[in-house]
Amino acid sequence: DEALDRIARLPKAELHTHFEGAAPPEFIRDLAKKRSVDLSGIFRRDGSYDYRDFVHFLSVYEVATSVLKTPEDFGRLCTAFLEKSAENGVVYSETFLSPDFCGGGDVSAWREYLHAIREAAKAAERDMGVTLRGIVTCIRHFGPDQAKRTARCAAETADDWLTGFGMGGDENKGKQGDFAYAFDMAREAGLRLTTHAGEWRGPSEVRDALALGVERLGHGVRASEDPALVEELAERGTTLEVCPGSNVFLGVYDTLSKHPIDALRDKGVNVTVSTDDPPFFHTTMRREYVNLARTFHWDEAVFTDLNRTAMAAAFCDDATREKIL
Ligand code: ES4
Ligand code: ZN
Repeated sequence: DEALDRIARLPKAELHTHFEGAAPPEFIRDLAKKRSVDLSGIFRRDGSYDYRDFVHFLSVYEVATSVLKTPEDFGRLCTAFLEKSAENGVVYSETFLSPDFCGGGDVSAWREYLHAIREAAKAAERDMGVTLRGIVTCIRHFGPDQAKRTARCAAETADDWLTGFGMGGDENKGKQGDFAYAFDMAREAGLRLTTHAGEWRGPSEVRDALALGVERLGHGVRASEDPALVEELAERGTTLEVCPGSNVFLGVYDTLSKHPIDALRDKGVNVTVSTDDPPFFHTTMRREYVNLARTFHWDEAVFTDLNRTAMAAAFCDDATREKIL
């Protein structure tokens, strides 16, 4: 199908990936072997990551990430990640970086990891035409005190590349408001804000996230259960970082046809499309586009619009924005 092929080959902007979650299983396996760490428990016989549900996914994620040790490891991961992104036509990408996994929240260690990641990103931009920006993320189930340390790392390294602060992790642990101090510190350092909300919990969680003062939401899809909230999101111009393949793989929705992305878009909410943790959820940006086109009969103009929405909400400066799409 020629129309579908054109959609698959479009240049794409992606706002929501977790850096370590973009590590191909081969990459983690090779590193584990080199370091003599036995990671056989987190892989299936076919070589893919093995986990039962979201909470188990988070623990497998942390085990996989534990073999990433040095700044050089993170630099090599950046290259591997952006190679896959470029293969999928991604021209602009924002990724969640975790100081928790890069020096445990120590600012000077974090600087070294960040430097290695940025050098690899610079080379990838030159060689593969994909532009990366970083969003520091705190991890909700590590608690508010650790989040403060993470926000301090973010505040100390905020610039035209490290442009955002966010929160991931287990949405069923604690409350958004518990992290207000960390988000305030990041905002005062000039960082743009996003948080995961409305994936595992419903509309009240999304309202709590808006009260933190974020301009984007990771997922946010379960806002669709409350029409007044959907209207508020459309009015505020809040952008949703929607990850349809992730939601279906993890069982938030049974099938893509039951996913609210099309309905949210119809109601005027700014929706964008991302992969979240591509190898963990067996997805790529190309697959996301093809699946959405097939399921919702979206034509090329819809995807062009999606990409414009993503670049309008991107946490980069205007000069970068205008160069991309
Ligand atoms: C996440 Cl902390 C974290 N890492 C990877 N993927 C995630 N999804 C939600 N939180
Ligand atoms: Zn996510």
